[in-house]
Amino acid sequence: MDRSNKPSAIGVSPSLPQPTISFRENTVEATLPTGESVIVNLYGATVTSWKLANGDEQLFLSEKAHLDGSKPIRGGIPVVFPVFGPPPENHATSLLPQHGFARNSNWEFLGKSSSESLGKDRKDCDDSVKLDFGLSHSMLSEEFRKAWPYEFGLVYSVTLTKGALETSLQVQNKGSQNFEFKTLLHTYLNVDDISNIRIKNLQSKTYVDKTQNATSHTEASSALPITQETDRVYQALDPKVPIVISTADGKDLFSITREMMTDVVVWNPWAEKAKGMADFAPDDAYKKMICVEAGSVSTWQTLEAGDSWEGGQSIRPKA
Ligand code: TA6
Repeated sequence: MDRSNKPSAIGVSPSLPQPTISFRENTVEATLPTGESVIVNLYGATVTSWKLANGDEQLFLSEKAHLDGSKPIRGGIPVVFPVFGPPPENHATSLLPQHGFARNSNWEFLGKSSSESLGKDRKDCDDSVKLDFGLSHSMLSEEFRKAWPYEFGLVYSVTLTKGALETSLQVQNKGSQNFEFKTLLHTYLNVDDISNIRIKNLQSKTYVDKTQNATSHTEASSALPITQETDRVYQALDPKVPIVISTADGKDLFSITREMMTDVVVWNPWAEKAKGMADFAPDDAYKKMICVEAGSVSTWQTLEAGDSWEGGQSIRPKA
């Protein structure tokens, strides 16, 4: 090849401040030059920390969360796949645990990529980093392989930017049989006081209330307060319309948009259920967390042999 005419590779200038990536035991940590950071535990590819440049932690993590791979992590963003909730009887997922195997399997770190920072819109530093994690059938425990014998591949991407945290899941059917799945990003958000938050853009939406025998209801509130155990699956939401968590006096705390994930679960265990969970601590921590969970859980997604599906969320913290 005549290399004299080969264009010089467009790379990231080494002089620009770059995101740093560090590995500690079973975790990957990324920090932007501006200070934002994220920690991902390879067990479940569970995001366990997301801090803003000022060090404020955005995610709730139980003080008794198991971080050693012995149990699904209580807090952060557990990945739910291929089933949401207790698996149904007489179904391909029947033998799997609640919320499936993704959150209690060891994933592998596939690598990182950072934003292009050169060219006419040169920025002062690399302002984003994407971490990719993988899980495939051969990596599962024998128990899970037997329980759900489909050739699949998952790639979970965690993208940290100055203004948001984005997590997305690509599901690949690498086998010769169709399979069906449900998936959800079980996000535990930190709040100062559960009694002072309101959840917006749910009004008039249909939801299944799991605290009322999974009966169907229509949301009447334009600013939903959380005053008791809450476990609702809101269905068929426009993923581009943000779910906004704000304070009672209207200050936005979080805004969550989605891709392909048209259901949103709102969960708070409240006092009694919190006390009943051995890995939920301290007992009154329900006052400082709310789960707002983007997912595709109301119906089964059927993935044909060779096909793939991708969905995800983008969480913007308070300005
Ligand atoms: O997403 C809400 C939910 O399905 C609740 O019903 C509750 O079970 C919660 O998940 C926690 O489930 P886990 O299996 O993590 O204890």
